[in-house]
Amino acid sequence: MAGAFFQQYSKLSVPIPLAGLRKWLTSDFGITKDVSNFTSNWADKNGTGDASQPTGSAQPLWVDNQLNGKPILKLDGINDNFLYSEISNARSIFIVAKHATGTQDYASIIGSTTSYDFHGAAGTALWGGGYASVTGGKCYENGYNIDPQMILKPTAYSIISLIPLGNVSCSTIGNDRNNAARFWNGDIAEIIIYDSEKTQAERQQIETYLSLKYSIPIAKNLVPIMTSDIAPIGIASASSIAYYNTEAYRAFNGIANYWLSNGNVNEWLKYQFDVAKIVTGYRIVPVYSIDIPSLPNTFSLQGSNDDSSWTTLDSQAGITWSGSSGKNFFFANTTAYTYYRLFINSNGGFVNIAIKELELY
Ligand SMILES: [Ca+2]
Ligand SMILES: [Ca+2]
Repeated sequence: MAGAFFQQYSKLSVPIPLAGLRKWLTSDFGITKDVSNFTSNWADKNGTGDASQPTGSAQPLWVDNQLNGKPILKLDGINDNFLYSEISNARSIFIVAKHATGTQDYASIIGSTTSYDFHGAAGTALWGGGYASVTGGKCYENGYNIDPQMILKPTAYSIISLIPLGNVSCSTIGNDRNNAARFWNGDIAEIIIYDSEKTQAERQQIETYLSLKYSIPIAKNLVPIMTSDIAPIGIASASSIAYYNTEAYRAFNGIANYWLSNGNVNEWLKYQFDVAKIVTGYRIVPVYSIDIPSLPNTFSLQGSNDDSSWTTLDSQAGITWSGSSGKNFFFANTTAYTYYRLFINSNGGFVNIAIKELELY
């Protein structure tokens, strides 16, 4: 009976979603090392396949008390790596890591003995030279949405969340198809891999677990994934909409459709929280599939508590866009507002303004 109790208690205390969990490697659990702390086996906390390295010279070094009192595994950038049974349908990947210098051509935090999916990038970029399955997906660094082709090799310990475009294959840590000079030079504290796409709420739950454990601050998009202008919570609205299927909430729904205004000057896109929140940043994701001149180039983020008197928190002018890359903007603010709106003075000249996503941090 005691065993049953502890099993149940253990499940209740798990801080991350278990559905679709394929690998959970954490540097404070299941380390098999020699007297010099070179690690031959990293046990999978999920029990679905350890990561190991039988060759002594290629074993990463376990170093205690490096990150909020937690240990890390240090990979030497020469030949250190771990191998595990291939996961061919990885869909959500969470990594706590840093790079020793921030610059190393094609280095891979995780990779595969055969697949190109995690092909690294030259120089400071992490996946910029990679393949569409990764670079076309979603990526978050310490909670901030950042395009996978824009993220850099982090030189501070960072929580990197990757949701590829589709299934990707991985079977290594710190190694890309055994290419010499592509072994990761840096530290890894934790790796969590799912074979299912995590929702925004699930992703934020996992990031929160990692943030608390390693004391790495994270940001959160404060707007939930909206399924209509009034669901699940809060209210999305806009100065105008061009068509029935370009409503305001489509800029808050996490997918590729968009809000399209009916005009191109002095238009706004608004989100009303259920309770006032302090916002200190926002992200605009443009629409690449329609004319670039539809994108805003002069705009402000404004807050209000009565939906009538607005305080300008940030102003931008002459912003240009390339491809589908979003942009993040930050500002100082200590006041909680219930209403936030993106007020767009002008766009690139097209008759409508299009915004795929607006996130508030
Ligand atoms: Ca080595
Ligand atoms: Ca959208």
